[in-house]
Amino acid sequence: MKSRRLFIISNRLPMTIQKEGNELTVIPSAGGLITAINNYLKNSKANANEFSETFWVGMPCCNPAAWTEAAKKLPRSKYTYLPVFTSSKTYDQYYNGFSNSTIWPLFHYFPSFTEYNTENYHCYVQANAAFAKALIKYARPGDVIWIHDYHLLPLAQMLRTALPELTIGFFLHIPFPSYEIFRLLPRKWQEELLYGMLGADLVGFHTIDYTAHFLQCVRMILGLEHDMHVIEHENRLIKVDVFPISIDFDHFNNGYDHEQVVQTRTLIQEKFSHKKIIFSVDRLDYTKGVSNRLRAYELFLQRNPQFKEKVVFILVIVPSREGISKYTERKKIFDEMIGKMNSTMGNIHWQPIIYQYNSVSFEEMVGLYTACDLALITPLRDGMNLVAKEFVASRKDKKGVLVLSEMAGAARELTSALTINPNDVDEVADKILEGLEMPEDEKMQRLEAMRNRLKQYDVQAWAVDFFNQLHQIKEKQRAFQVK
Ligand code: GDG
Repeated sequence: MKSRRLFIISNRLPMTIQKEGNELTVIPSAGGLITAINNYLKNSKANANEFSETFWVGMPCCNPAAWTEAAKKLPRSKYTYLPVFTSSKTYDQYYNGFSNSTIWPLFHYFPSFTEYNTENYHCYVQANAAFAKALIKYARPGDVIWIHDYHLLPLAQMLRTALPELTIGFFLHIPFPSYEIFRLLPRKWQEELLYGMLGADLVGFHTIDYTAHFLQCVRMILGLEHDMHVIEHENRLIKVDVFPISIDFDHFNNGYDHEQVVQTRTLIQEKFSHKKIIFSVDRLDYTKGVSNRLRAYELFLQRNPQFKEKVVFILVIVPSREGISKYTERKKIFDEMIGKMNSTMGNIHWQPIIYQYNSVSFEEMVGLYTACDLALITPLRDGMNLVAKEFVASRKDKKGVLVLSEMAGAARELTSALTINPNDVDEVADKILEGLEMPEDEKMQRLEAMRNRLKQYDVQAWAVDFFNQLHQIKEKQRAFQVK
């Protein structure tokens, strides 16, 4: 057992490398995935013994020379980092091109935003081949590989072909769309992407719907049936199942009492005393439903003039994918909408929207989660949506209301939220009012139910669940192959 190694594979290595003048700095990332893996390795005794070494494979987003320099400055870590390099042209067509202008819009049900560009597809396959090459150099039979997300759909099959004995898990962080949407891709791509994913032993999704869509695509396109979510293919058994990603509940719950969080909360509540506070934070993305959210807020104010000067909407938008025009266009649209609303509805004493186009620190974010009266989360589509879960976990005081889009994977679990259809701005406006007027005991009851769910199934449980199922299917597969 001790000689098995774990390889985590994601598009990016979990760090940012910055160059200022001649100085390079390496800032470790604190995203959901690294938290999950760190916790898994740290907390579970059985698992801590399981892997003799852990590798992280991904793109450093700098050139090989800069990486060699940056690698000297890496803080001590439990991971051995394996960088993957491609030319900047290939990277652009793989990342901005096929990953984010084909798969991302299509899988989020934006077919009219989807580009079908053969050269981008080739670069996507080429970039995946670069990942495979980097990994094959190090991996050996028996190692465990966990591949993450839509950037790397073909990778499992590439690895399987080179090293059939690997244990491979694949997890998709975004929705898997229905057959009718998926089949808009050219037939060759449909087949290659599905076969790519089936190179894994375990394929995981956030929700039962995404799982069902994938199984239907595999049946309709590849003609492969499943028996209780297990597909037999090329003398292997492949399990397909649901693993709703979660968050580090304790980190957010304990964050409530963190000194800087208390400071931020107090500051915000003092600044907006006698006003209700609505809050949202998202990466800038057309999937997150910000325009609809703004329209609904406008409607809410028009219909409920008693809230004039009695409410503020703190809207944080974090820059994202700035190399893609669909994203820069969004920024312009938001700026215009917010400018118009503030200038026409506000006055010299009151601005209905406080808008920040920049990220906030963890402490500021939890300060905002816990200072607000209502979190307004309205994606048009979202694989899961961790912000909803983080808001709930942060509310140790059991105050505050979650308004959540039913198009987010999180709505499947957070059933005590006020759910809305993000396309129905009337409904969103009504729920804002309902949320702001909700009695305290109802808020408490709703939050308690959601917090219990998140306490039980936190990010650690998510990772344990995935690894357990991966090992189980591998065992089953061995018995099946012996027969
Ligand atoms: C993809 C899927 C799925 C955001 N702004 C700041 C900040 N964040 C952190 C949040 C949260 C994360 O970023 C965003 O996660 P989401 O789940 O909301 O959205 P995506 O980035 O689109 O993630 C999504 C997820 O993968 C996981 O599988 O849920 O559906 O699209 O953790 O806290 N953190 C800080 N400052 C910010 O300004 N500190």
